Amino acid sequence: MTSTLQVAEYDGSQDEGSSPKKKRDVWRGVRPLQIAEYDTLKEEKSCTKHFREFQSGVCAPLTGMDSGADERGSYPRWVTSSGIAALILFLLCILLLAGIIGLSVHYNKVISRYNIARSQSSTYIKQTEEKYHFKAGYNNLTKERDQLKLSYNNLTKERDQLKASNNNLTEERDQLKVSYNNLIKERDHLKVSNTNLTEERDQLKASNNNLTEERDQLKVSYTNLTERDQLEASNKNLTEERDQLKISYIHLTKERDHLKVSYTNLTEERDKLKVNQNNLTEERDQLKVSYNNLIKERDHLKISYTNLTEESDQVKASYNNLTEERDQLKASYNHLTKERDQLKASYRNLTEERDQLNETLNLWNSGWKKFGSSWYFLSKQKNTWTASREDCLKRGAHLVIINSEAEQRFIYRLGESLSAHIGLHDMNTEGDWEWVDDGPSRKSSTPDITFWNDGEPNNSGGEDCAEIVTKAKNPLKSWNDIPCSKNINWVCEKTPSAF
Ligand SMILES: [Ca+2]
Ligand SMILES: [Ca+2]
Ligand SMILES: [Ca+2]
Repeated sequence: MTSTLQVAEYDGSQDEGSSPKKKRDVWRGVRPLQIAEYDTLKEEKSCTKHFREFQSGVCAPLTGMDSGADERGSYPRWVTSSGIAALILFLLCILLLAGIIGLSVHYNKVISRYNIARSQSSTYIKQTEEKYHFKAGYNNLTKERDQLKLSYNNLTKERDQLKASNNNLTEERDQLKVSYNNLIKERDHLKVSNTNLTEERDQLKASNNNLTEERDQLKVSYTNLTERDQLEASNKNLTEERDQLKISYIHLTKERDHLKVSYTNLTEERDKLKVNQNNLTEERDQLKVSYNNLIKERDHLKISYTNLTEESDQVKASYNNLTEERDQLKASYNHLTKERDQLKASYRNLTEERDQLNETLNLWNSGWKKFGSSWYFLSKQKNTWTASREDCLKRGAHLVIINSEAEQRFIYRLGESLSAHIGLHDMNTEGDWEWVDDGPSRKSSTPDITFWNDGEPNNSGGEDCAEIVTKAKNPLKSWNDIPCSKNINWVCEKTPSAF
């Protein structure tokens, strides 16, 4: 009862820091007035708004008030309202904190995606450098292979030339052998004819000696004859014989001279043959020497041919190895090219995603708000309709074009006491309202639906630009036409195609 009395005496207009004694004094001073007020209020049947009951001359607080009031007394109305306000403020703080945490989580995701994209791009750069390194090695190997091919072709040409000269020398050697054999045959034939002539000459010499002996015997027998006739006859006979002998002697002398000549000729021929034989011997020796040289050269050519064959095999093997390496390099090059293209594509996608995320983040940080597929910006400054339109264009957007009731309701809620330019005007033809041609279609369009306030547009004093206002308290009747020169806020809209 005491607390009820104290609460009833408190009128709420006192300082909370006052002492209880001072409060009681104050309450006692106003108590009669409070009772009088209560009586008056009871009579007007409105006491229940402030007091619960009147007992023993004091007012008790209402049961609908804060339950704590039963113990603490009846609190003034403004104290309860401030508590509720503090509670709402506290809840708003929690909401703001939750929003900040959500934003930071989102931002961390964006940063991690960006780091992944950066690490992938560095990997791509490393792989590109390795690819160039492989390419350089491949080019050097190709040059070495071409040089080896060139030297191989030169060696093959030299080998063919040596073979041709070897064949020519062999043919010359065979021709020389044939001519040498012919000369040997001619010499043997000449030797045989020389032997025959010598034998004939010796036979003629023997017959000449026999005739001389017979003549000497006849001369001795003639001397032995004494008779003249006989002697004369014998002398005639002898003379005849002598003449015959003379004739035969002349013949023999001629034959002898002839034989002498033939002997001299034969001697000359023999000497010539000897000379020829010496020459042939020398030629044979030379041929032997050249033959030995040819044998050596042939052996040398065989060795060089074997070496060339081995080198050719080695060159072929290295060529095959180079071909395999080239094919492997080609395959790895193709693989790297594919990987590079894939990395490029993923890098482009990531870059686009990053740009879009950055754009989204920037828009969000710059005060843009998203609705549907568009972003919207409510300016803090105020300006004319034309300057507002230019500002939106600078931001890569256009003055808002309202296409649906949902969009209208969203724009209506952008500001508490909104008064902002929208992209609607009738500058070209009075009363013929059209949306600005700054949107994606790049051409003016008549509104499909409108949200004019009652009595608007009225073109009062020449009004050619539209604003959205919250003054009318009806989101679907919030458009008004105003002079385009009026300085108010404005709303920009950024559509996806404007990104
Ligand atoms: Ca729109
Ligand atoms: Ca007008
Ligand atoms: Ca108007």
